[in-house]
Amino acid sequence: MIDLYTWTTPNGRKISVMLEECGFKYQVHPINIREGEQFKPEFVKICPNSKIPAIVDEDEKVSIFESGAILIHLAEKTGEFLPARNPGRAKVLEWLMWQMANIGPMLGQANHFANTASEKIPYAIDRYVSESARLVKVMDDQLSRTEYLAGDYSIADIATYPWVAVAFGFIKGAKADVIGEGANVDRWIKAIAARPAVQTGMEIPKV
Ligand SMILES: N[C@@H](CCC(=O)N[C@@H](CS)C(=O)NCC(=O)O)C(=O)O
Repeated sequence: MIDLYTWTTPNGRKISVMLEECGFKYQVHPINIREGEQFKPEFVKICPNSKIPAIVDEDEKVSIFESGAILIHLAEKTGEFLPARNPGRAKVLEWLMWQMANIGPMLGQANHFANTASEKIPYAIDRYVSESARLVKVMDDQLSRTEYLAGDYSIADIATYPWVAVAFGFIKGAKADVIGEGANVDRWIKAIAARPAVQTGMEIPKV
């Protein structure tokens, strides 16, 4: 059994999608980050960084925070979505790290400054929306060469999809020139959105 600590955000949904893809049994523990539950001592014991997602894998007696580390753990446990050998393994880890270091942080900041912040700061909005659009263009170029980010469907796609699916609308609005109609990213979003495990995982947690 796996305990999943999560909330209704892209980083959380990476893990519910992966758990659904793998068919693992898991129990969902919603951590309401808008009400500060991520700072409660019982959660900080599992995630000292006070951010979702985190898991406790009872079978292996291990707790893990950071979505990339959780995805690698689950992929190794199931033997799917991360090739065991190179060059496939290196390519998946390359695009997974690219997501963790770029797509997540930059789209997160773009969403914050464009949509959430009470004060609208044009410099910050432009900086993060432009960088997000540049990153989506990097994806689009890669997806002109490969069906999924690292070849076959993998944890690199599972990590990237929840962010791009959520943020695509406002980046597209701001930077329609770089990811227009018929873009490879559109094709990739539609293919991933059609997967039953993705549809279920994207609705978790139900709050
Ligand atoms: N690099 C971390 C980022 C986790 C993260 O930023 N989680 C957000 C929700 S998407 C959170 O818990 N925010 C609560 C807070 O900042 O207090 C990961 O990928 O797991």
